[in-house]
Amino acid sequence: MKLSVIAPTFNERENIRALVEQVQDALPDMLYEIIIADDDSPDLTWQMAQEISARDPKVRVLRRTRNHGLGRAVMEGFTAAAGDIVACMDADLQHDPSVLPKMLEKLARGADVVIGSRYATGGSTGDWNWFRRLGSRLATMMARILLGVKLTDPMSGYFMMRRNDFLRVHPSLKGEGFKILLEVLVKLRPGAIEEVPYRFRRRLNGASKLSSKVVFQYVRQLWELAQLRQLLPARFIRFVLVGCTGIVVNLAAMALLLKLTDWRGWVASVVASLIANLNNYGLNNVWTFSDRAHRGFGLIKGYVSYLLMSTVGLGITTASYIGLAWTVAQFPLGKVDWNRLGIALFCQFLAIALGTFSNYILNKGVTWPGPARNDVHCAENLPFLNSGNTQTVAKAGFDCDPSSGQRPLL
Ligand SMILES: Nc1nc2c(ncn2[C@@H]2O[C@H](COP(=O)(O)OP(=O)(O)O)[C@@H](O)[C@H]2O)c(=O)[nH]1
Ligand SMILES: [Mg+2]
Repeated sequence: MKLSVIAPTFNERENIRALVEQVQDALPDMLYEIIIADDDSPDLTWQMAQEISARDPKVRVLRRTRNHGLGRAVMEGFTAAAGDIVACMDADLQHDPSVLPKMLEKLARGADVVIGSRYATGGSTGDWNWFRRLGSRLATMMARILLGVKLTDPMSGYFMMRRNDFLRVHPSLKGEGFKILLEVLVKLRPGAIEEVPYRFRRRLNGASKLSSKVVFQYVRQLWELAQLRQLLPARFIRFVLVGCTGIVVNLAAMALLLKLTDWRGWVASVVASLIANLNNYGLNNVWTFSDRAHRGFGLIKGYVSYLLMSTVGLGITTASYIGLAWTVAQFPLGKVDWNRLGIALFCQFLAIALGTFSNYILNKGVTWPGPARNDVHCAENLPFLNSGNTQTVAKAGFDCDPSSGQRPLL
């Protein structure tokens, strides 16, 4: 069994010698290699790595001149690896190599993915300032909620897995941003994940490459992965967001019409609603249902359908309101005068929610029917792992929405 440790680097010239030494110390009796996946660093990290490699055959260098990025560097490293086990580790010595044997042991005992965790009992983020700690906590929380990840440190850049598993999931990976692990977890759906605590160390040389761009990439990645898991009905959220723009358009149109014409209020209101409706149809066509968008003459047919379905949705909202208000009125509270407005608004709010959802379902089924053509990354199409270490399942992993029709992730 051979281990390949992949260290992505960008301007880490001063760190890689120590990295190689520390990995060597951590794995004295192991068959291993270290792959420095460098993005053609201006500080010539790759050159330094080549010098080390010339003396130490265990060190290999990938000088990447294209397709830059941390995630993609890791993917290239995993692909080029000669080991049957691959590990990803930062080159700046913040990931403690001394836990590598423990990670290997867990993998040997049946785990599919082993993650170095700063937040598991016994781990720590070291001397991070409060701002970085807060940011990391927030990002972790977002991943846990949006992706249903039960791990303590799903944001970790320190992890290990079998290369074959990586190769299976590789075609579906994008590798954008820093968080390749998250993507691997969501797309591979490993049967058993284990965490090994470690203390995140202080960066001694060089500078962090964490930037606002990386944060933005992370949020986008979360959004995309959440859609894959189908926990977040992303299409529905888009539909609701479009509806919100409709409110703005409606109000603006109403204001303009009242200012520019001498139309009566209700006429302006109807026209403003139709303009908003057209706005919503257009946006839903190009965004919410972009994979099923109407084109050419189909646009007109689609709009008629949208108008009709929206009218049905309006009917459902009104009927829901009447039903809810009647039900509430049966209780003594409904008869209390001072609370009437609050109750009416509450009922209307629920009615709007029901109406919007019906509107969505109707339009999805009638105006934009058919399977999504773009769901190529759909998890169902991906290979699964399911080695089934049930103890681990309880400890770490994902929640699964049974209604999503997907297999439990762990
Ligand atoms: N190949 C490659 N490595 C990168 C890139 N950005 C960061 N890294 C490496 O990824 C590891 C983690 O990056 P770092 O800047 O320390 O992130 P931080 O620990 O979150 O502050 C380090 O080894 C970096 O050199 C990149 O664009 N390409
Ligand atoms: Mg770092």
